[in-house]
Amino acid sequence: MTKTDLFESPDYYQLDELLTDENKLIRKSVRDWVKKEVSPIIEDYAQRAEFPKQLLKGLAEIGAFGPTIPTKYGGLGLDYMAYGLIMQEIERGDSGIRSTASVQGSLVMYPIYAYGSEDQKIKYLPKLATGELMGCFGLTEPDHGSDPGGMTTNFKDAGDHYVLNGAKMWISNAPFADIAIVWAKNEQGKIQGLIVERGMKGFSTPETHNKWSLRASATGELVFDNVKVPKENLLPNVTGLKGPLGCLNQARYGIAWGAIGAAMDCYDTALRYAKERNQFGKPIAAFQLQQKKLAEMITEITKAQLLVWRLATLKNENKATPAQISMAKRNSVETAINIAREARQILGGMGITGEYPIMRHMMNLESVITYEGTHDIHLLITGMDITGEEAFK
Ligand code: TGC
Ligand code: FAD
Repeated sequence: MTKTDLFESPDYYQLDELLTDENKLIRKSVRDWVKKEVSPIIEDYAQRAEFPKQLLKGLAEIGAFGPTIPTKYGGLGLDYMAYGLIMQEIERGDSGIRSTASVQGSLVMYPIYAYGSEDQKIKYLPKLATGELMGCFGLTEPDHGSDPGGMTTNFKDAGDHYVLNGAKMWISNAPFADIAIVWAKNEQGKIQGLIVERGMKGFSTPETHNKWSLRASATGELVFDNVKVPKENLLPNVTGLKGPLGCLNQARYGIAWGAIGAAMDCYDTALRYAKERNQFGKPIAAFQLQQKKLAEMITEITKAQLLVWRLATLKNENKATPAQISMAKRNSVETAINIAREARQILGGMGITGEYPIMRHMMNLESVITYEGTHDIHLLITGMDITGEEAFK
């Protein structure tokens, strides 16, 4: 079934006045692309639990892969406001499609750009920017999710190459990725990043099935059985957990914006439905209980928009702290998931169908509230930041 996307963006506090013309132009081009290419097909792909691979070319063309990476390496050299707006518009379409863009830009291109050698940057970044190569990011393991520092995946020096063993799970894009950024412990027990390429003997990427969430995103495992990795594939410029966590700062920032996109779509859908649906002889929008839901939604969306706008300005000045990013990721996703649940109720029975995007957003957000650090972990990061006391361990 194809659908017409009627989305109108809520801007209750005239935040558009704070955006540059370039920011607005980029947002418009991504929004137009989402309306034309994503909205008409996404429900069917989500129902079939299939990733719409044909979108990769378009994602690259709208600049979704590494928008802040310098043009020298194939990126667009955009600022963080533009990056946030791109993520917002894509997730307005679907969190799974935003996931693919987040992983490619923040978790694959960023580590190569920030920690890679010049040869690695030249070899991989331009092809990743165009989608000719797709990547994934392997941090989480079956026994180490919130606690990635406990990972057991490891590599040993075997003379002219390394030998990699272990397994990663819950890896977005794994089933079709050409390369994987894999975080593993060296012989001294220190975490380092390796670029593992599809086709290396002993490397496999089994797909994870039966997800009720992010159904239009491909998730899988990464399995390493004595994989020979050339020495030039080690990311030379970072050692320790701060390597992968530094990438997560980028991706969590994108989610802080993206989740608001999902929230805006739920709000916009519910508002339109409430005005059109009549019960007891008048639109349900005229009942106080429905107005309360809608008024609270726009209030929470506006607060979240203000928070990420300010975060973007801090990020542009290189002043955003990881804890500030955690607060925004946590707040945006909680806002979005609550709005999805309320919006679903406004649509009554229709809310559970694929005729409307709300249930899909709601189910997607169950992953978004868990990945890139769970809701609880981000609260503990804020707690540690304000008290100076670590409550993780
Ligand atoms: P801790 O001892 O606190 O820190 C270890 C080292 O890392 C530094 N650090 C950071 N550096 C950069 N950015 C950050 N956000 C950082 N947080 C910490 C820290 O300063 C220290 O450096 P150094 O030089 O002293 O060694 O580490 P810990 O083991 O106590 O863990 C802390 C904790 C729990 C906050 C952290 O491990 C964590 O964030 N856990 C959550 C794990 C997570 O987010 N996993 C995400 C996997 S990837 C994913 O989900 C992709 S989904 C993609 C998609 O589809 O969109
Ligand atoms: P656990 O860490 O086992 O946590 C279980 C519960 O315990 C949570 O509620 C958590 O908040 C709580 N908890 C844990 N520790 C504490 C504590 N110290 N104090 C209080 N509560 C605590 N990972 C990647 O590396 N790459 C990817 O591309 C990727 N994509 C993903 C895609 C999807 C669809 C999903 C669902 C996950 C993905 N992940 C990915 C993994 C994701 O980052 C982890 O699921 C997440 O970090 C949580 O780890 P866990 O699932 O092992 O949960």
